[in-house]
Amino acid sequence: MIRTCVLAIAIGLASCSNSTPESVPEEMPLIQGVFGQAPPTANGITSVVTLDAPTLIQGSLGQGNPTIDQLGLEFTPKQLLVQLGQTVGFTNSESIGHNVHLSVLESDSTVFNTDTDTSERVDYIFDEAGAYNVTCDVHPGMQAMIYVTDAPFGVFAEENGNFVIPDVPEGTYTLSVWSFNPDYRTEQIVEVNTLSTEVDLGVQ
Ligand SMILES: [Cu+2]
Repeated sequence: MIRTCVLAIAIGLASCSNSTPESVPEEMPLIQGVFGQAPPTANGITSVVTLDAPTLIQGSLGQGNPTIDQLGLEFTPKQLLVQLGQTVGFTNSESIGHNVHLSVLESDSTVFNTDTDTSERVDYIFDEAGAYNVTCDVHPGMQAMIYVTDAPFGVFAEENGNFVIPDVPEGTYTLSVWSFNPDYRTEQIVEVNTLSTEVDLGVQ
């Protein structure tokens, strides 16, 4: 009785290994969108990649009324991409008095500086493109960055510079890279005609 069982298992294994297909090389996962490598984060400031179209199209940017909240002694989100003309709300969701100090990142010139008490909301319309620094004068560790662009598509790169801009319709675009270091800012024409378009920015 025991012998029959062992035999049955052995046959089972044999037929199983016979039907195992030959190993196929693992395919690279397809990246959906426009992707590449931008300059890595410099001075704690992430690079930004934007895609502008020659005609007015609705992209992923410019939708809704984004907010930056103050909670747990942090700004949330810490990075926000905004389209030119968009309104950003600044809120404070905790019972600690904060302040929002918005300044132009490169010149350090103050745009506004206002207290944000609990449940208060400050709205600001961004009518100039560029990078902005958001700090709280009460709590020096609190910091966020806002990048304002005319373009319909854009993303913050990862710390190492990798970026993916998803869901870009076919067409010709101007791809711009903004880095904290002006030497690394570039612009190039990109043809998007497949689901996956790699852009070589010459970054090692
Ligand atoms: Cu604060």
